[in-house]
Order: sequence, then C-alpha cells, then structure tokens
Amino acid sequence: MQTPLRSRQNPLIHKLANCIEEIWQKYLDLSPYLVPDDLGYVEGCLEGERLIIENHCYQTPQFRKLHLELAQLGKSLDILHCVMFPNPEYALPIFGSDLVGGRDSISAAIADLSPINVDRSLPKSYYTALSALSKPEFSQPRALPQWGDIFSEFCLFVRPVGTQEEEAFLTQVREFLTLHCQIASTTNPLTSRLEVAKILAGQRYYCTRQQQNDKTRRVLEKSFGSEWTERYMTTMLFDCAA
Ligand code: 18B
Repeated sequence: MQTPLRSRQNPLIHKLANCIEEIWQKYLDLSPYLVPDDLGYVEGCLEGERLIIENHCYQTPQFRKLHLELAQLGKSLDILHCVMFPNPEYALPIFGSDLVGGRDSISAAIADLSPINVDRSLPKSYYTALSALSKPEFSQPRALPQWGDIFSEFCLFVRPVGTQEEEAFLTQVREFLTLHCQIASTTNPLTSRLEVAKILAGQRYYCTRQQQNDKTRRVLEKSFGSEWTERYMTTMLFDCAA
C-alpha cells in the first residue's frame, strides 16, 4: 500500500488532518459514508503537473456528510479541505476549513463556523462559546474574497508565519471543532418542515457561494478539465442537500 498522502504533505496539513479525525472520533458517532466509486482516490494530469486527491468521508446522526479531503499538485501545492454538512433537521452552522500551501509554508489558512439561517447569525450557544475563546494575533491576516459573505465574524483567514502562528492556527481550529462537536451532539432536531426548508435554503446558498471560488476551480480544471471539475465541485465538494 502507498504511504498516506498526508505524510508527504506540508506538516501543518498533516497535523490538522490528524486533529480533525481525532476530534470526530472522540465526540461523534461515525458511520461510513459512501463516496462514489470513482471519487475516493483520484489522479489527474492533463497539462503539466499531476494532481492526487484523497477523500475521507463519514456521516453521523447530526451530520449528513463529514468530508476531509487531501490533495497534492506535483511538488508545488498541498491542500487540505474540510466541510461538515449538518443534516438539515439540525439548525447547526457549517464548519469549513481550507489550508493551501507549498511544502515549506502555508499561504492560506482558513477556518470558520458559518451561519446558515436567514439572518446569517450563529445560534446563541455558538456565539457565546466562540466569543469566550482567546483571539490569537497573526502578523498576516488575509482579506476575504467577494463571495465570502457566507463566513461569520469569527472566521479566521491568515497566512500563518512561522511555527508559532501555525500552532496558534491549529489550536484555534481544534477549539472551533471541539465546541462544534460538543454543541451538535446535544442539539435536538427541528420538527417544523418550514424550519427545515429554511436550513436547506441556507445550506444551498453556502454551496453556491463556495462554488464561485475560482482558485479552487482553476487547480482542478488544469488536471481534470472543466466538465469533470463542475461535477466534482457540485457533487463532492459542495453538494447541496436535495
Ligand atoms: N483554495 N481548495 O479545497 N475553500 O474549500 N479557499 C484557495 O493562497 C483548493 C474551501 C478558501 O483569496 C486557493 O490564495 C482546491 C473551504 C478561501 O480569492 C487555492 C481544493 C473553504 C480562499 C485553493 C480546495 C475555502 C481559498 C488560493 C479542493 C472555507 C481564498 C490560495 C481540494 C471554509 C480565495 C491562496 C481568494 C483559496 C484550492 C476557502 C489554490 C483545489 C471549505 C476563502
């Protein structure tokens, strides 16, 4: 068997991947999630460098899909992508994280608990817990792109410089994830069909915004072409619940 992709990736990506899986296993009741046969492990190479993608997916009573994806483009680019899609019966925010960088440094590190209700506010339990976290300072904060209106005021988006900032990012994501899993595990499902419909609309909006990330699209298109990329972005990365 090949060595896992993460052991050949940027160390922060390797650490965050392990951290995410540990927290999922500790707090959630995981069952397998069936990834379409041809999308679990994918390799593509149209023009230039080879892109390798490894998908890890689970589901739980509260989450219809937990998705951790690791990707590597040639020797130059390492990516971690993670999204936790709640079941629409649960009024929970969407946890998302993206780490993008080279073997030596990370250029984009983002993590958020994004609200999906109509007024784009987080549930009170989340707001209180997130407000109580200490806010680490980063020397190179980054500005959100235009489609980034889906993110919360607690969104962390930085270029982490040096091991201290990398560790601070990791700690912050660990705290986001821990409180998310703890709150989600004690949340009761909605009973009103209207409320569920509103959640679905919010999740759909989140997905359509994420699908507008041209930087993601371009990387995938270079190795797999535009048709495959469109299918991948709408069925694997940001599939909207029916
Ligand atoms: N993303 N990212 O996941 N993206 O998937 N990502 C980039 O230094 C991929 C998510 C987000 O400034 C970049 O600028 C590929 C989730 C934001 O315009 C590249 C995959 C979130 C930006 C990629 C992937 C998210 C960003 C440029 C599939 C948040 C900044 C790196 C494996 C929850 C966008 C850089 C901007 C950037 C690529 C956010 C290359 C291929 C879940 C906000």
